[in-house]
Formats: sequence, structure tokens, C-alpha cells
Amino acid sequence: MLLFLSLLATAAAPPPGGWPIPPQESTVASVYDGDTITLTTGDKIRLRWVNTPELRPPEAYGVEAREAAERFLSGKRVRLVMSGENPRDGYGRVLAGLDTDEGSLSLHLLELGLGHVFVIPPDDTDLSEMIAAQDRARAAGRGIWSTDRYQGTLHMTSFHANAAGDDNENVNGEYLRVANVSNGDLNVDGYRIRNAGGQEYIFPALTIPNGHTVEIHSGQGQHQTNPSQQLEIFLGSSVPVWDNSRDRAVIVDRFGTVLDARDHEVRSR
Ligand SMILES: [Ca+2]
Ligand SMILES: [Ca+2]
Repeated sequence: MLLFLSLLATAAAPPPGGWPIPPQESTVASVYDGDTITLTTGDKIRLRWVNTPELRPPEAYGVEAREAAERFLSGKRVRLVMSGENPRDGYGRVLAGLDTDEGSLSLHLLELGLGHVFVIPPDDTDLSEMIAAQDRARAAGRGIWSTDRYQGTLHMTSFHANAAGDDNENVNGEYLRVANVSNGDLNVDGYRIRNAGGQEYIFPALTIPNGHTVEIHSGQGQHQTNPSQQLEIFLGSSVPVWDNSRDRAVIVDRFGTVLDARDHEVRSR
């Protein structure tokens, strides 16, 4: 039990002897949220090709996404669809699609509007079927597509305003992840992001393919604009950009139209 707990605590580092090989087929032990699932083998899955709303802090349709995943998987054999190139994420979770005899869970969630297309590179899967399902859900105003946060072409999926350690010493530890949720590739050259203090930073020339994300770091660094790997841009600040206690990130296009706004707030409980 102690060994098990210590493995959980250091999930980012492989256990001695390396990660176990995930099974090809299994059954589901529990569904944490719409895209995070534990198999009866103990393997934790990060579902490929979709990102569902978070439960903590709660986002609209997070509960519905979890319940839909539970209904889809409950009591069934599931087949894992893994990429040989990229079998695990930074937390040691297995990156896999989950298929049952009724089809793909990712496709099902996209059809219901309970998540958006989300690629974790490297991944050269043909996304056209999933993008078509997303387009149908959007056109019908289902689920997340009925909410304010998904009316623009970009959506901030996470906001790390508080970098690990001292933010002044780790400016690039502040970052946001932003997904292209439009129905095509998006050139964000000249788009801007601003904080609650009104400081604005301009995006460099970058094309985000449909369903891909870009990590936006506060400090200096070399932009990574090749979508076969994780896209990254650097705002070039020498000091932290985001207030650790409370801030708001707003992304606008080159005409000043707001595409998405996301609050960071430390919750006391
Ligand atoms: Ca900060
Ligand atoms: Ca910090």
C-alpha cells in the first residue's frame, strides 16, 4: 500500500522498471471525468481526441460528460486505441481512444457536444470524422456549444497563473493552454492576450490546426510552430504576467473581437 501511494505521488516519473505495457482490451473500473478513466487493470486513461469540461473547478457540462462516458462504457469490454509513438502523457496516463461494440467514446462525446476535439501531439490520426461530429454538435447548439466560453474560435482549456516555485524565477512556468475549437486551421498572427491589468501581448505568426492546442508561456523562448509536436509560444516578458491570487486572461483577434475570457482565482475553502 505504501509503495502504491508513493507511485501515485510521483506519477510523472516512471516506476522502477518502467511503465507496465497497457492492455489491448479491458473493462472500466471508474470514470473520473469525461476524458479520465481507470481500467480494472489499474491503468489510468487520458482519452484521445477529445477534451471534456472539468469537474474541479466545475465547468458547464462537466457532470454530463462524466455521466455520458459512464453510460457508454459501463459493463462493456473496451478496446484501447493507442499510438505507438506517444503512449503516455506527462502524468503517466495512457493516451488511448476507447472503443466498445457501439463505437468510439471520443466520437460519442463530440456528437453530444460534451467535449471539443483535442490533439495531444505527436498524433497523426485522421480527425475528419471527429471534426464533423463537433460541427454537427456546434450547429445544433448542443452542450458546451450553447455556453459563452465556446462561441469563439479559441478556447482556453487551462490557466496556470501560479508557476511552480517563485514565479519571478520561473516566468515560463506561468502558461495557458489554448485550443483551436473552430472548424478549420487558424492563423493567430496579430491576435492578442491581455491580463486584468490591461497589459497586452501580441501573438507571433502561428497556424494552429483544428483541434490542436498551443501553450502560451509568459517568458522568453523560441516559438515552436511545427504541429507535429506540441505548439508553444512565448510572450517575451521578463517578469510574471499573471497575478497568483486573481487575474483574467482575455484573447482577442486582430480586429479586437473577444474570442475567450478565463478567470484565475484562488479559492479558499
Ligand atoms: Ca503568477
Ligand atoms: Ca508560484
